[in-house]
Amino acid sequence: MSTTTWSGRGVPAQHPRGLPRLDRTLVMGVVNVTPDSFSDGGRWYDPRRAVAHGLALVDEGADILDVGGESTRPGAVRPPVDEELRRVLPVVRELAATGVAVSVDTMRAEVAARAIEAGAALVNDVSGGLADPAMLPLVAQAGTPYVVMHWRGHSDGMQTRAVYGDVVTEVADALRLRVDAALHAGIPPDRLILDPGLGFAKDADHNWQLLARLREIVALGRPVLVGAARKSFLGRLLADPVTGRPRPAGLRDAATSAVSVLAAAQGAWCVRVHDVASTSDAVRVTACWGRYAATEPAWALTP
Ligand code: PMM
Repeated sequence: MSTTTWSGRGVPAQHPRGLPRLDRTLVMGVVNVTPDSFSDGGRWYDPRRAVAHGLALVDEGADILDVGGESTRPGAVRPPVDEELRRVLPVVRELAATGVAVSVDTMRAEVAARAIEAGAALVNDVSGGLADPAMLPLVAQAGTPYVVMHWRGHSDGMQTRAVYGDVVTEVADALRLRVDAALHAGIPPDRLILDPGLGFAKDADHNWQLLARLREIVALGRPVLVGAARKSFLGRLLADPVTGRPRPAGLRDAATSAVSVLAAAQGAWCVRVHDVASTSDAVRVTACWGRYAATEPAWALTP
């Protein structure tokens, strides 16, 4: 077997401290404890079903489970904090007790704090600390890894903010500023994870540009998480040729695994998905391919 490899090659460029470290891109399985998420709307709203679903995702190969109690679909109404706590805490507690790394997907410091007490090992904040001023100090004090996602405002008006010159440069610059804020708040640099925030104040063209130039986000020097799974830009790409209707969310998993391969090949640390089985295979194939590859494939080259 050749030992000559191309950079990226399906192995994360960076790893955050405090989470499993593997020689391939990690797989984060989504457990949405919500009545209204676009991708799996209400299927795991009951806490017992959510826990069973999380355990099934671990069996399929999930390295991390991301438990969320607030839908971020465009136009979604925020649940009160008590309701968010009621949704996520029992699920985080039970899943963390099994030993799996659990992430809490929340923009609220209070929810993050209580989820950490319940065993969460990672805070996934789609607002990158912008929605709640108490979030960065809380994470600094708790010492958990922290996902900083690119965000331009809550779901009710976010698509009106999808206006960019060069989306990749602007997202990279905005993430740099959020990293500075996180460091300033006292979060250690090796606990930070970046996410370009596909679909959050971005149209399909913005998402494709961010994916095709993911290397520029990886080049910021932090582990990168990519959340493309079942999102509407995939539905639009795969629209019915006769009716023009977007492919339904539940039929976007093959496209999602294709994105997982390409993101892994560009050095993504982790991919966040609903269908863990297909992406779990995909990231293993990508890492193995990279170990054998003597030259960088054309599709992995930096533009
Ligand atoms: N997308 C959603 C929710 N949480 N978190 C991160 N870090 N990145 C994402 O892209 C992301 C997220 C919305 O998707 P869902 O409704 O399928 O969970």
